Amino acid sequence: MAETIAVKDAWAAGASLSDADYRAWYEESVTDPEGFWGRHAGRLDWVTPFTKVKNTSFAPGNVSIKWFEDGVLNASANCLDRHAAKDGGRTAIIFEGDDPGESRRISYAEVLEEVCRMANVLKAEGVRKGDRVTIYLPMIPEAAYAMLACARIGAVHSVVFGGFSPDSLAGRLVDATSGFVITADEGVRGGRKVPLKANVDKAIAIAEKGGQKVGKVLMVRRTGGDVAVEPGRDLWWHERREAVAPTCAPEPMGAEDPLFILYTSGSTGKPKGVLHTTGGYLLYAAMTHAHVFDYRPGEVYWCTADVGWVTGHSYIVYGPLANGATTLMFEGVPTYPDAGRLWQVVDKHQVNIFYTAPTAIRALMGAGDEPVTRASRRSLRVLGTVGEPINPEAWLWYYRVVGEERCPIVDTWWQTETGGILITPLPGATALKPGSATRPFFGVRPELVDGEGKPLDGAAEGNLCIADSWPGQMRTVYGDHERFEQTYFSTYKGKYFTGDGARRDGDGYWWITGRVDDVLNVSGHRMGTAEIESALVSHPKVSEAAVVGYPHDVKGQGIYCYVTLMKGEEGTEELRRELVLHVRGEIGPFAAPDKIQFAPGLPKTRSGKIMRRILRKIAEDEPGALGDTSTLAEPAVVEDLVANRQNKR
Ligand code: 6R9
Repeated sequence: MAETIAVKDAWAAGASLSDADYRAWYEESVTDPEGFWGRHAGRLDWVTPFTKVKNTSFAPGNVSIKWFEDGVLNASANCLDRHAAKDGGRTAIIFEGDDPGESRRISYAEVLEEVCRMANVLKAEGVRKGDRVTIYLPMIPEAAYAMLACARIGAVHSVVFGGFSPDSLAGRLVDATSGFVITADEGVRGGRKVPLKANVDKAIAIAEKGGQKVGKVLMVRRTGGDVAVEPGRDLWWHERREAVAPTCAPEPMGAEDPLFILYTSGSTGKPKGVLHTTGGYLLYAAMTHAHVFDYRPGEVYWCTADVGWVTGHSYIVYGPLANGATTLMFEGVPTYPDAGRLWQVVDKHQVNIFYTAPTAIRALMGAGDEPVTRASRRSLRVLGTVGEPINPEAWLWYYRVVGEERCPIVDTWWQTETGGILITPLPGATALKPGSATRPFFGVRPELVDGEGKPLDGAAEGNLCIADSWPGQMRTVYGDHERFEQTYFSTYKGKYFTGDGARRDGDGYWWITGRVDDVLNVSGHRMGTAEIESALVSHPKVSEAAVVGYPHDVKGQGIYCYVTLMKGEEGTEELRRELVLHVRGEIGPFAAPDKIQFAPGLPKTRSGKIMRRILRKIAEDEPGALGDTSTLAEPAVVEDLVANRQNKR
């Protein structure tokens, strides 16, 4: 049994909720969701109040999710105008550049003006309510301005992480039928430049072949590097912003009008456009941000994610700004110029709440304690993690060395699809167990089911489902509602299936064990094995590929590829390097394979299905645990794979 760390008096002092509050609120939230969420929706400003709170169904063939459906509001007005009106000089965004010498504080009044100007530029260039605008920017304040400018005029943003390749960007432009891109000349990370505009140019050419024309590109000047400018199509933000008015009335939006699309990987096919709407999403992001981090007015909050992922959407931009918080945006990486950077930034900006990924913690743990202890870190009060399971060893290092046992750790489990945090401790209210995401947030009803869908009670391990809707839930897969139902509601009828496995212990605490489908989580980046496989087979020398994950000390999971070559091709070291580069080019650098094993054949059943279970065991260096191989079409294939495995200890 893992040790339990009781709530300390110092954590409970001043915390917004106690353990008894948590229990009472949770009880109300699941017995009377209408009353609970109807009341808490008062934390947002509504143009027209809603009369209906919840109208949701997980019924097979009829999945429909609506919250506050007749309410009217605007997300950017909730994030900016109301705070600017009360206290316009308060810092909304602290920008910390890649270069440690560069930082800037931007007030609520200033952010509001920039957002209004960008909204006016979008309008002047023909963007209308409902249009999809693709954002491909580095971690600079303009990324937040762009998202909020879209929200202001009712355009739907689709942020694409700056690490994605032109091909991946093109696929997202086509799927979202998006004809407007906001980008930068170049990004800078860890001292290295990223050619964003050049990638956009390539992506536009590819998208055009796919039938999607991009009419306008708004470019932010970040580095001043040389870029090709196509007259009539490409516009500079710094020029256009001068030519428009500094105010822009927020568009009244229905609570169920789309706010954004964010692409995420599943176990099959191309990435799905996860669609979030306005009212429920914003309320859920704000409410979780306030309670999970116990945010107190005046505090500095820092989430190290990139706005290209959902964590950046909900916990750098929408949640913190809806709460009037000061949110730090960091352009760089944890190890540049050295492994002490994060803690140096904590001291520099007196950060109170810090939220990062287990992979960063493990990487920094490897660099030793000195880069941490060299900084004071006295300002820190709450520490959080997200993105993948955290091993107890990394949890304890974070707790003891970074937080000096002064700061509770909130291990927050959630997904792009869930919009906000679903399972998490609350600081000052929840006793902690290293490695456990602990208890459900308000309104969240997790359930465990076995392979047949039978509910499991008490202490048990199984597949993690959610029994009823919560306001932050995705509403559909953009343009494909059937895929939405099929992916999330057909495996276990009447329940939302997360794709994760989990264990519930005797205290009712939840332990997420990782994906149970063919989705990898590499350094917190989520990707489907199918995407990497199709990138590999698009190489002319590859005839077939199968990709599995294996445990990796820093990345959580590593990418292990089995590759069968075309007849006559030879599996050389050079080809290995070429294939790694090829996958980086097709998807993005974060998808680079860690291991490539050339395989004369793949283990298949007689019906031709690849037996991934076997491939996983070989990649994990457990050839003795292959299990039942009697259904293999050609047993000899496995002997070769075992003999040539790349992870032999
Ligand atoms: C927010 C985010 C979602 C997947 C999810 C799960 C894994 C996220 C976790 C965690 C264990 C945690 N995951 N948080 N696993 N403990 N605290 O990461 O969204 O990129 O969609 O990934 O990440 O496997 O299903 P997304």
